[in-house]
Amino acid sequence: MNDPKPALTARPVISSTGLFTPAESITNEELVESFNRFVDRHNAANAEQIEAGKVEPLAHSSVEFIEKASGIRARHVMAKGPILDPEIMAPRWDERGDDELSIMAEIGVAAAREALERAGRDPKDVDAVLCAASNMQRPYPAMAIEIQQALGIDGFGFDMNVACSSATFGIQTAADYVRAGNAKSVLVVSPEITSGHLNWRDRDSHFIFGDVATAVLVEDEAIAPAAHWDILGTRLKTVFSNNIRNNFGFLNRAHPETADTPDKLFVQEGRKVFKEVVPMVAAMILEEAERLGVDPQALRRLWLHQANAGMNRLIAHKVLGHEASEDESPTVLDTYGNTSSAGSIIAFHLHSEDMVAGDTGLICSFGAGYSAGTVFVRKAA
Ligand code: CO8
Repeated sequence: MNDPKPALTARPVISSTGLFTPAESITNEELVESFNRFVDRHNAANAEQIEAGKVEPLAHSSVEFIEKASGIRARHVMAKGPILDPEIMAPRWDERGDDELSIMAEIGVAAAREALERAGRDPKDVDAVLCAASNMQRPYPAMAIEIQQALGIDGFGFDMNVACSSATFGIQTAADYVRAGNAKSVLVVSPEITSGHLNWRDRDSHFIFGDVATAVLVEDEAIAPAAHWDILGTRLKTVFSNNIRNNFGFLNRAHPETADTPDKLFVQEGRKVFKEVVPMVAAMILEEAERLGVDPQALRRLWLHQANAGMNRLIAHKVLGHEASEDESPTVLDTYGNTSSAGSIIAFHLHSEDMVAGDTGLICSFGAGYSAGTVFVRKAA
């Protein structure tokens, strides 16, 4: 028989976070130079068909457009060379044996180790690992279980995918485990190798994403370090939309890199996403702030999902009631690009050290699904 569960009195908090940043980075200039070489080659190879009106010529990308439309200046990646090679335009690395740590687990473990160190937590005292990310590198065994084993954690783990909202959904799941007495210490790990599911040959989206891994340690306040973050409340929302979609899967036999199957990689209607998601997320934040009795205009900082600088400006304005400063709504998008579920966690990790006891802030994600998640937090000490 299982141990009887304690009463639902445990209070979940965020004890610490961790970040793994790939060493290599691609600037917009490097990206556009490579993309335009691909376009020139494609148009030269198809010159006759284009001349005959049978094939549409491809258009050049532009550094100015990318920066103005998105706010992105560079992105970190796990394999720069092959991505910039116009013959390949996809990440490549040597396939690893089943007895070696998977690449996705490797970067997840690196982020998790930092979170554990910052909390002074021994892995043997962690109960669960959630691997929460936009795409897993295989269906099973779960990436979370491999990360669990590599860290030496005795407990359980599983994978979850809610695209860009995976980390906030993971935080709420972890918090619920703590509240229910099913765990006292849960690692939410988000290894995002987005370069593998981005279509680097698509002018509309080739600039958007970058690779990274983050980790969040959610724990019972009773065992957490003094300098933790109280979780005031979490809220999740999903509304079905085809405006961000990826049809890749084991029921689809076509090879994802063939030019005639771009739907097996990331595709989106970027304008529609922008227009539909901004009001949905702003309303959700304001409703949740009211429910929690938090004055949104008094929020010390917003760590928003990092997809587009314009989206964040609009959402922050609606929440704070004025144009947000970089201090109030920090950006990591410029150097990391959109890192899917990891974006708001990177912003929190890099821009929270200066906050003092009593400061209240908001971690917020939004993306494919549509999916959105809010985590209101208050610095404890
Ligand atoms: N260079 C030059 N010009 C370009 C380029 C380019 N690279 N791309 C487009 N243009 C041109 C277009 O042709 C168009 O020209 P015209 O006006 O003559 O037709 C013009 O620029 C404007 O194009 P758009 O309307 O497409 O441009 P926008 O101003 O809307 O900006 C954005 C495009 C940046 C994509 C913007 O719409 C945006 O950021 N939208 C929100 C996107 C978003 O938040 N998406 C969330 C996705 S993330 C997520 O949920 C995770 C999914 C899982 C992870 C996947 C990992 C790969």
